[in-house]
Amino acid sequence: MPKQRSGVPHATAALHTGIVIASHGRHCVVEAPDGKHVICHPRGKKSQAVVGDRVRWQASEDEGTIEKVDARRNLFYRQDEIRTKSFAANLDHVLILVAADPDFSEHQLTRALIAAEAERIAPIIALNKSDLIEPFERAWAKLAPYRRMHYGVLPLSLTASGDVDRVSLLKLLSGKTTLVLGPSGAGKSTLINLLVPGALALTGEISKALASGKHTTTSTSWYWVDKAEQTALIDSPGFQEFGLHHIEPMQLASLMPDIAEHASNCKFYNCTHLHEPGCGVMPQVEAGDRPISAARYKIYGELFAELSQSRYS
Ligand SMILES: Nc1nc2c(ncn2[C@@H]2O[C@H](COP(=O)(O)OP(=O)(O)OP(=O)(O)O)[C@@H](O)[C@H]2O)c(=O)[nH]1
Ligand SMILES: [Mg+2]
Ligand SMILES: [Zn+2]
Repeated sequence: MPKQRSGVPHATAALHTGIVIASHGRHCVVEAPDGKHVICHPRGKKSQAVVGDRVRWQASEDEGTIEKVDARRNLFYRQDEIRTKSFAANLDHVLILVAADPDFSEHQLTRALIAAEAERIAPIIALNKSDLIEPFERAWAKLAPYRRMHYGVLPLSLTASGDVDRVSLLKLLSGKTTLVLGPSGAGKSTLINLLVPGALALTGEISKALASGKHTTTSTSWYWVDKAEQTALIDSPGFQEFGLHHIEPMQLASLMPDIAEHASNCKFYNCTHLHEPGCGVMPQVEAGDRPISAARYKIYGELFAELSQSRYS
């Protein structure tokens, strides 16, 4: 009989695999390959898992302990001065959903796009509630700079023309794992319910699993769209503030495609695009055939100042 190599603990053999499908505070719900849902607790700080994580866990009575989090492809998170807030891991897309009503902050939209670019996760922008004609026209115009960028903007009316939207969204998201992100009231959960058969039932199930004397509200949850479990959507709570303290100010321009496109024409390699002579970016603000919108350039300047301050003060 082959001898067990030293350093490999016996317990490894008993570990189960699974995907984290919901997380709340320190505990989370893991879906095992047989579809069973188990509440799991982390072992120490190292095994802190987020939705989308592939984990190894050990059963203990009817709950479990996460022993190991597999290496992540990416991690979508925001970071303010004190706290890191992880949304989800191992994503193909971040679908940023805004709506004609309530009005959205372009600043927060830009921040979410930058965070996605920094992790090399492809962002998709969608504008919901096209049935609200006047506010939709205003919002569509506000999104002109984003429609010009390679992102494009997908118009939606999730409650009024659900069938049309379902077909176009499925085409876009099929076979992928997508985090649905956006301000409160944009329609994220409406979108999930439209695309996921029985999504409400699953929500109930997860709440029940977490109700064992602990928290009942789940912050972020995973849904399989198809029976074959190839397409997944992740619902997330609406966000208001999106901290980018993990981004270097000098990195910003490269994460904003409309600015990055002109930055290679700057005279100085370390140009901040704020005051330097020979800058390739500044003359393109509201000018030329690939213009940078004044609003985006202003956001760039504000973010640059904010991130420089947090770093060097
Ligand atoms: N008029 C209109 N209303 C919509 C549309 N899509 C969603 N809504 C409504 O917008 C409201 C908010 O939708 P939710 O799906 O709960 O929004 P959410 O983004 O999940 O919000 P949070 O969970 O708070 O972050 C609901 O009353 C929906 O019925 C739409 O296309 N048109
Ligand atoms: Mg919601
Ligand atoms: Zn420059």
